Amino acid sequence: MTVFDKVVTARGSPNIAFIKYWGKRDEKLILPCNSSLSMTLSSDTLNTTTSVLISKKLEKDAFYIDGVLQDLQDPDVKERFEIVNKLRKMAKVKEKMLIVSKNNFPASSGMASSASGIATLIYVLNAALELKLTQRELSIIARQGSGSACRSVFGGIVVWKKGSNPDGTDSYAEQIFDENYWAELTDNIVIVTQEKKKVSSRAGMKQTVQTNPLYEMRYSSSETHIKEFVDAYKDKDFHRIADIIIADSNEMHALMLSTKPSIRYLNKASYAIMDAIEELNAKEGKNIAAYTFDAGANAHIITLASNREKVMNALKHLQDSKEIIEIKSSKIGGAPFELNETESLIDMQSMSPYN
Ligand code: 2P0
Repeated sequence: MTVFDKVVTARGSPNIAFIKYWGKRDEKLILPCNSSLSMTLSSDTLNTTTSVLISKKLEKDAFYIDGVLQDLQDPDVKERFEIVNKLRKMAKVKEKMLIVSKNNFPASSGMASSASGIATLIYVLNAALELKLTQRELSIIARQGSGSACRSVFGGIVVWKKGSNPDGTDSYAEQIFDENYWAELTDNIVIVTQEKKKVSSRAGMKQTVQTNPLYEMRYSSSETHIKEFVDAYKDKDFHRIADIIIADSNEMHALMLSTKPSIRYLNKASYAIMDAIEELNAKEGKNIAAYTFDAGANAHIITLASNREKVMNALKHLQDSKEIIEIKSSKIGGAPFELNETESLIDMQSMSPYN
Protein backbone atom coordinates (compact mmCIF):
# COMPACT_ATOMS: atom_id res chain seq x y z
CA MET A 1 0.00 0.00 0.00
CA THR A 2 1.32 3.36 -1.01
CA VAL A 3 1.52 6.09 1.61
CA PHE A 4 -0.88 8.81 0.42
CA ASP A 5 -1.18 12.29 1.92
CA LYS A 6 1.75 11.77 4.24
CA VAL A 7 5.25 13.12 3.82
CA VAL A 8 8.07 10.56 3.85
CA THR A 9 11.59 11.92 4.34
CA ALA A 10 15.00 10.25 4.03
CA ARG A 11 18.67 11.20 4.09
CA GLY A 12 21.60 9.80 2.11
CA SER A 13 25.16 10.80 1.38
CA PRO A 14 27.81 10.88 -1.37
CA ASN A 15 30.53 8.30 -1.89
CA ILE A 16 34.14 8.73 -2.91
CA ALA A 17 35.52 6.20 -5.39
CA PHE A 18 38.91 4.67 -4.57
CA ILE A 19 38.87 2.48 -7.68
CA LYS A 20 37.27 4.68 -10.29
CA TYR A 21 34.45 4.18 -12.76
CA TRP A 22 35.29 6.01 -15.97
CA GLY A 23 33.60 4.56 -19.04
CA LYS A 24 30.41 2.82 -20.09
CA ARG A 25 29.80 -0.21 -22.24
CA ASP A 26 26.10 0.71 -22.48
CA GLU A 27 25.11 4.38 -22.38
CA LYS A 28 21.37 3.86 -22.01
CA LEU A 29 21.42 1.32 -19.18
CA ILE A 30 24.56 2.85 -17.63
CA LEU A 31 26.66 -0.29 -17.64
CA PRO A 32 30.31 0.33 -16.80
CA CYS A 33 33.38 -1.02 -18.57
CA ASN A 34 34.97 -1.87 -15.23
CA SER A 35 33.98 -2.56 -11.64
CA SER A 36 34.60 0.20 -9.11
CA LEU A 37 34.98 0.54 -5.33
CA SER A 38 34.03 3.39 -3.03
CA MET A 39 33.62 4.55 0.53
CA THR A 40 30.24 6.00 1.49
CA LEU A 41 30.62 9.24 3.46
CA SER A 42 28.89 9.98 6.71
CA SER A 43 25.68 11.98 6.39
CA ASP A 44 26.78 13.93 9.48
CA THR A 45 28.83 16.23 7.25
CA LEU A 46 27.55 15.90 3.68
CA ASN A 47 24.05 14.81 2.90
CA THR A 48 20.97 15.01 0.74
CA THR A 49 17.58 15.15 2.44
CA THR A 50 14.55 14.33 0.32
CA SER A 51 10.86 14.49 1.17
CA VAL A 52 8.11 13.06 -0.98
CA LEU A 53 4.36 13.58 -0.90
CA ILE A 54 2.00 11.50 -3.03
CA SER A 55 -1.54 12.83 -3.19
CA LYS A 56 -4.66 12.85 -5.33
CA LYS A 57 -4.87 16.54 -4.48
CA LEU A 58 -1.70 17.32 -6.45
CA GLU A 59 -2.44 18.36 -10.01
CA LYS A 60 1.02 17.82 -11.41
CA ASP A 61 4.45 16.48 -10.49
CA ALA A 62 6.85 18.98 -8.99
CA PHE A 63 10.51 18.41 -8.16
CA TYR A 64 12.58 20.93 -6.22
CA ILE A 65 16.34 20.69 -5.77
CA ASP A 66 17.93 23.18 -3.40
CA GLY A 67 14.89 25.44 -3.62
CA VAL A 68 14.79 25.47 -7.41
CA LEU A 69 11.78 24.03 -9.22
CA GLN A 70 13.18 21.68 -11.88
CA ASP A 71 11.97 21.90 -15.47
CA LEU A 72 10.68 18.38 -16.10
CA GLN A 73 10.86 19.05 -19.85
CA ASP A 74 14.59 19.72 -19.73
CA PRO A 75 16.25 16.62 -21.30
CA ASP A 76 18.73 16.11 -18.42
CA VAL A 77 16.04 16.41 -15.75
CA LYS A 78 13.61 14.32 -17.78
CA GLU A 79 16.17 11.54 -18.12
CA ARG A 80 16.71 11.45 -14.36
CA PHE A 81 12.99 11.74 -13.63
CA GLU A 82 12.44 8.55 -15.63
CA ILE A 83 13.42 6.51 -12.58
CA VAL A 84 10.64 8.21 -10.59
CA ASN A 85 8.13 7.18 -13.24
CA LYS A 86 9.57 3.69 -13.31
CA LEU A 87 9.07 3.22 -9.55
CA ARG A 88 5.61 4.80 -9.67
CA LYS A 89 4.65 2.36 -12.42
CA MET A 90 6.03 -0.58 -10.41
CA ALA A 91 3.77 0.47 -7.53
CA LYS A 92 0.81 0.87 -9.92
CA VAL A 93 0.34 4.42 -8.67
CA LYS A 94 -1.11 7.15 -10.89
CA GLU A 95 -1.14 10.02 -8.41
CA LYS A 96 1.20 12.97 -8.76
CA MET A 97 4.15 13.63 -6.50
CA LEU A 98 5.81 16.56 -4.85
CA ILE A 99 9.49 15.84 -4.30
CA VAL A 100 11.68 18.28 -2.39
CA SER A 101 15.40 17.63 -2.16
CA LYS A 102 18.13 19.60 -0.40
CA ASN A 103 21.89 19.11 -0.44
CA ASN A 104 23.85 20.58 2.44
CA PHE A 105 26.81 21.10 0.08
CA PRO A 106 27.13 22.89 -3.30
CA ALA A 107 25.94 20.72 -6.19
CA SER A 108 28.75 21.61 -8.57
CA SER A 109 31.68 21.32 -6.18
CA GLY A 110 32.72 17.81 -7.21
CA MET A 111 31.20 16.15 -4.18
CA ALA A 112 29.05 13.66 -6.04
CA SER A 113 25.73 15.39 -5.49
CA SER A 114 24.14 13.21 -8.17
CA ALA A 115 25.12 9.99 -6.36
CA SER A 116 23.80 11.27 -3.07
CA GLY A 117 20.68 12.79 -4.65
CA ILE A 118 19.67 9.80 -6.72
CA ALA A 119 20.38 7.17 -4.03
CA THR A 120 18.30 9.17 -1.54
CA LEU A 121 15.50 9.70 -4.05
CA ILE A 122 15.23 5.98 -4.84
CA TYR A 123 15.34 5.13 -1.15
CA VAL A 124 12.57 7.57 -0.18
CA LEU A 125 10.35 6.51 -3.10
CA ASN A 126 10.74 2.86 -2.13
CA ALA A 127 9.47 3.77 1.33
CA ALA A 128 6.66 6.10 0.17
CA LEU A 129 5.44 3.67 -2.48
CA GLU A 130 5.92 0.75 -0.06
CA LEU A 131 7.63 -1.20 -2.79
CA LYS A 132 9.82 -3.14 -0.35
CA LEU A 133 12.60 -3.48 -2.91
CA THR A 134 15.88 -4.96 -1.70
CA GLN A 135 19.03 -2.83 -1.56
CA ARG A 136 20.28 -4.73 -4.61
CA GLU A 137 17.15 -3.86 -6.55
CA LEU A 138 17.44 -0.23 -5.43
CA SER A 139 21.06 -0.24 -6.55
CA ILE A 140 20.12 -1.44 -10.05
CA ILE A 141 17.53 1.33 -10.37
CA ALA A 142 19.85 4.00 -8.93
CA ARG A 143 22.52 2.95 -11.44
CA GLN A 144 20.19 3.87 -14.29
CA GLY A 145 19.93 7.41 -12.91
CA SER A 146 23.66 7.88 -12.46
CA GLY A 147 26.30 5.17 -12.31
CA SER A 148 28.01 6.17 -9.08
CA ALA A 149 24.61 6.50 -7.34
CA CYS A 150 24.27 2.71 -7.21
CA ARG A 151 27.12 2.66 -4.66
CA SER A 152 25.48 5.22 -2.31
CA VAL A 153 22.62 2.78 -1.65
CA PHE A 154 25.00 1.03 0.77
CA GLY A 155 27.21 2.23 3.61
CA GLY A 156 30.86 1.41 4.29
CA ILE A 157 33.10 0.04 1.55
CA VAL A 158 31.12 -0.79 -1.56
CA VAL A 159 31.93 -2.52 -4.84
CA TRP A 160 29.89 -1.92 -8.00
CA LYS A 161 30.27 -5.12 -9.98
CA LYS A 162 30.37 -4.37 -13.66
CA GLY A 163 28.43 -7.53 -14.54
CA SER A 164 28.22 -9.06 -17.98
CA ASN A 165 24.50 -9.42 -18.78
CA PRO A 166 23.45 -7.11 -21.62
CA ASP A 167 20.29 -6.15 -19.67
CA GLY A 168 22.28 -4.97 -16.64
CA THR A 169 20.64 -7.36 -14.16
CA ASP A 170 24.04 -8.33 -12.73
CA SER A 171 25.50 -4.81 -12.60
CA TYR A 172 24.85 -3.61 -9.05
CA ALA A 173 26.66 -2.55 -5.89
CA GLU A 174 27.40 -4.66 -2.83
CA GLN A 175 28.77 -3.83 0.58
CA ILE A 176 32.18 -5.41 1.19
CA PHE A 177 32.90 -3.98 4.68
CA ASP A 178 30.40 -2.15 6.84
CA GLU A 179 31.13 1.34 8.17
CA ASN A 180 32.03 0.05 11.63
CA TYR A 181 34.80 -2.29 10.45
CA TRP A 182 37.26 0.58 10.18
CA ALA A 183 35.38 3.59 11.54
CA GLU A 184 38.56 5.74 11.87
CA LEU A 185 38.71 6.44 8.12
CA THR A 186 38.13 10.06 7.18
CA ASP A 187 37.76 11.92 3.89
CA ASN A 188 38.94 15.52 3.95
CA ILE A 189 37.57 17.31 0.93
CA VAL A 190 39.89 20.09 -0.11
CA ILE A 191 38.04 22.71 -2.11
CA VAL A 192 40.32 24.59 -4.51
CA THR A 193 37.68 25.72 -6.97
CA GLN A 194 33.94 26.27 -7.01
CA GLU A 195 33.74 26.56 -10.78
CA LYS A 196 31.49 24.19 -12.69
CA LYS A 197 33.56 21.64 -14.61
CA LYS A 198 34.03 22.28 -18.32
CA VAL A 199 33.48 18.66 -19.39
CA SER A 200 30.72 16.67 -17.67
CA SER A 201 31.65 13.20 -16.38
CA ARG A 202 29.17 11.69 -18.79
CA ALA A 203 30.68 13.38 -21.85
CA GLY A 204 34.24 12.93 -20.60
CA MET A 205 34.02 9.20 -20.06
CA LYS A 206 32.38 8.69 -23.44
CA GLN A 207 35.22 10.59 -25.10
CA THR A 208 37.78 8.48 -23.21
CA VAL A 209 36.26 5.13 -24.22
CA GLN A 210 35.92 6.23 -27.83
CA THR A 211 39.30 7.81 -28.44
CA ASN A 212 41.82 6.53 -25.95
CA PRO A 213 44.14 3.78 -27.19
CA LEU A 214 45.34 3.20 -23.60
CA TYR A 215 41.83 2.52 -22.27
CA GLU A 216 42.12 -1.28 -22.68
CA MET A 217 44.49 -1.51 -19.69
CA ARG A 218 41.75 -0.22 -17.38
CA TYR A 219 39.74 -3.46 -17.69
CA SER A 220 42.40 -5.47 -15.91
CA SER A 221 44.05 -2.82 -13.72
CA SER A 222 40.76 -1.89 -12.00
CA GLU A 223 40.07 -5.53 -11.14
CA THR A 224 43.60 -5.94 -9.75
CA HIS A 225 43.25 -2.73 -7.72
CA ILE A 226 39.93 -3.90 -6.23
CA LYS A 227 41.37 -7.26 -5.23
CA GLU A 228 44.49 -5.67 -3.69
CA PHE A 229 42.43 -3.05 -1.91
CA VAL A 230 40.07 -5.59 -0.31
CA ASP A 231 43.06 -7.67 0.88
CA ALA A 232 44.76 -4.65 2.44
CA TYR A 233 41.53 -3.32 3.97
CA LYS A 234 40.86 -6.67 5.61
CA ASP A 235 44.19 -6.21 7.44
CA LYS A 236 43.47 -2.50 8.10
CA ASP A 237 46.77 -1.80 6.38
CA PHE A 238 46.60 1.95 5.70
CA HIS A 239 49.97 2.10 3.94
CA ARG A 240 48.82 -0.38 1.32
CA ILE A 241 45.34 1.04 0.75
CA ALA A 242 46.88 4.50 0.33
CA ASP A 243 49.21 3.20 -2.39
CA ILE A 244 46.25 1.76 -4.29
CA ILE A 245 44.02 4.83 -3.84
CA ILE A 246 46.76 7.14 -5.16
CA ALA A 247 47.66 4.83 -8.05
CA ASP A 248 44.07 4.44 -9.21
CA SER A 249 43.35 8.18 -9.13
CA ASN A 250 46.53 8.89 -11.07
CA GLU A 251 45.69 6.19 -13.58
CA MET A 252 42.25 7.65 -14.28
CA HIS A 253 43.64 11.16 -14.67
CA ALA A 254 46.40 9.86 -16.97
CA LEU A 255 43.69 8.28 -19.12
CA MET A 256 41.78 11.56 -19.17
CA LEU A 257 44.95 13.39 -20.20
CA SER A 258 45.61 10.98 -23.06
CA THR A 259 42.04 11.20 -24.38
CA LYS A 260 41.49 13.12 -27.62
CA PRO A 261 40.86 15.98 -27.13
CA SER A 262 42.67 15.82 -23.81
CA ILE A 263 40.53 16.17 -20.67
CA ARG A 264 42.24 17.88 -17.73
CA TYR A 265 40.40 18.38 -14.47
CA LEU A 266 43.37 18.95 -12.14
CA ASN A 267 44.81 22.42 -11.66
CA LYS A 268 47.92 23.95 -10.07
CA ALA A 269 46.45 23.70 -6.57
CA SER A 270 45.60 20.00 -7.12
CA TYR A 271 49.26 19.28 -7.97
CA ALA A 272 50.43 21.30 -4.97
CA ILE A 273 48.21 19.12 -2.75
CA MET A 274 49.64 15.95 -4.31
CA ASP A 275 53.15 17.26 -3.58
CA ALA A 276 52.24 18.09 0.03
CA ILE A 277 50.74 14.63 0.68
CA GLU A 278 53.68 12.84 -0.92
CA GLU A 279 56.12 14.92 1.15
CA LEU A 280 54.17 14.13 4.32
CA ASN A 281 54.23 10.39 3.59
CA ALA A 282 57.96 10.53 2.82
CA LYS A 283 58.64 12.36 6.09
CA GLU A 284 56.63 9.77 8.04
CA GLY A 285 58.44 6.90 6.31
CA LYS A 286 55.06 5.35 5.41
CA ASN A 287 51.76 6.43 3.92
CA ILE A 288 49.55 8.15 6.44
CA ALA A 289 47.43 9.93 3.83
CA ALA A 290 46.18 9.31 0.29
CA TYR A 291 44.88 11.75 -2.30
CA THR A 292 42.20 10.97 -4.81
CA PHE A 293 40.47 13.22 -7.37
CA ASP A 294 37.20 12.71 -9.21
CA ALA A 295 36.20 14.63 -12.30
CA GLY A 296 37.34 17.91 -10.80
CA ALA A 297 40.25 19.76 -9.21
CA ASN A 298 39.09 19.35 -5.60
CA ALA A 299 41.07 16.78 -3.66
CA HIS A 300 39.83 14.10 -1.31
CA ILE A 301 42.46 13.31 1.31
CA ILE A 302 41.91 9.98 2.99
CA THR A 303 43.51 9.52 6.39
CA LEU A 304 42.80 7.99 9.80
CA ALA A 305 41.16 10.35 12.32
CA SER A 306 44.32 10.16 14.46
CA ASN A 307 46.40 11.57 11.58
CA ARG A 308 44.05 14.35 10.50
CA GLU A 309 45.98 17.02 12.31
CA LYS A 310 49.23 16.07 10.55
CA VAL A 311 47.44 16.29 7.20
CA MET A 312 46.00 19.71 8.08
CA ASN A 313 49.47 20.92 9.03
CA ALA A 314 50.89 19.61 5.75
CA LEU A 315 48.27 21.61 3.83
CA LYS A 316 48.49 24.75 5.96
CA HIS A 317 50.82 26.64 3.61
CA LEU A 318 48.26 26.20 0.80
CA GLN A 319 45.50 27.55 3.02
CA ASP A 320 47.66 30.51 3.97
CA SER A 321 48.39 31.24 0.31
CA LYS A 322 44.63 30.97 -0.43
CA GLU A 323 45.11 28.16 -2.94
CA ILE A 324 42.82 26.11 -0.71
CA ILE A 325 39.41 27.71 -0.23
CA GLU A 326 38.03 25.32 2.38
CA ILE A 327 38.42 21.81 3.81
CA LYS A 328 35.31 19.79 4.65
CA SER A 329 36.01 16.76 6.79
CA SER A 330 33.85 13.70 6.72
CA LYS A 331 34.19 10.09 7.76
CA ILE A 332 33.06 6.71 6.55
CA GLY A 333 29.28 6.43 6.85
CA GLY A 334 26.20 4.30 6.43
CA ALA A 335 23.34 3.72 3.99
CA PRO A 336 20.40 6.10 3.44
CA PHE A 337 17.84 6.11 6.24
CA GLU A 338 14.36 7.45 6.98
CA LEU A 339 13.86 10.57 9.08
CA ASN A 340 10.90 11.50 11.26
CA GLU A 341 8.28 14.14 10.52
CA THR A 342 10.17 16.94 12.21
CA GLU A 343 12.76 16.79 9.39
CA SER A 344 10.17 17.07 6.60
CA LEU A 345 10.89 19.58 3.82
CA ILE A 346 7.20 19.75 2.82
CA ASP A 347 4.50 21.85 4.44
CA MET A 348 1.39 19.65 4.42
CA GLN A 349 -0.97 22.60 4.92
CA SER A 350 0.04 24.35 1.70
CA MET A 351 1.40 21.20 -0.02
CA SER A 352 4.53 23.09 -0.97
CA PRO A 353 8.17 23.20 0.13
CA TYR A 354 9.04 24.96 3.38
CA ASN A 355 11.01 28.10 2.70
C1 2P0 B 1 33.40 7.43 -9.76
N1 2P0 B 1 33.08 9.40 -11.29
O1 2P0 B 1 33.69 6.22 -9.78
C2 2P0 B 1 33.88 8.25 -10.95
C3 2P0 B 1 35.26 8.79 -10.73
C4 2P0 B 1 33.88 10.56 -11.53
C5 2P0 B 1 35.29 10.11 -11.46
O2 2P0 B 1 31.18 8.24 -11.29
O3 2P0 B 1 27.17 9.22 -16.44
O4 2P0 B 1 27.90 10.98 -12.30
O5 2P0 B 1 25.75 9.54 -14.41
O6 2P0 B 1 26.95 7.37 -14.78
O7 2P0 B 1 28.35 8.52 -11.94
C6 2P0 B 1 30.97 10.46 -12.01
O8 2P0 B 1 30.11 10.01 -12.96
O9 2P0 B 1 28.25 9.45 -14.27
C7 2P0 B 1 31.75 9.29 -11.52
P1 2P0 B 1 26.96 8.86 -15.00
P2 2P0 B 1 28.55 9.73 -12.76
O10 2P0 B 1 32.81 7.96 -8.80
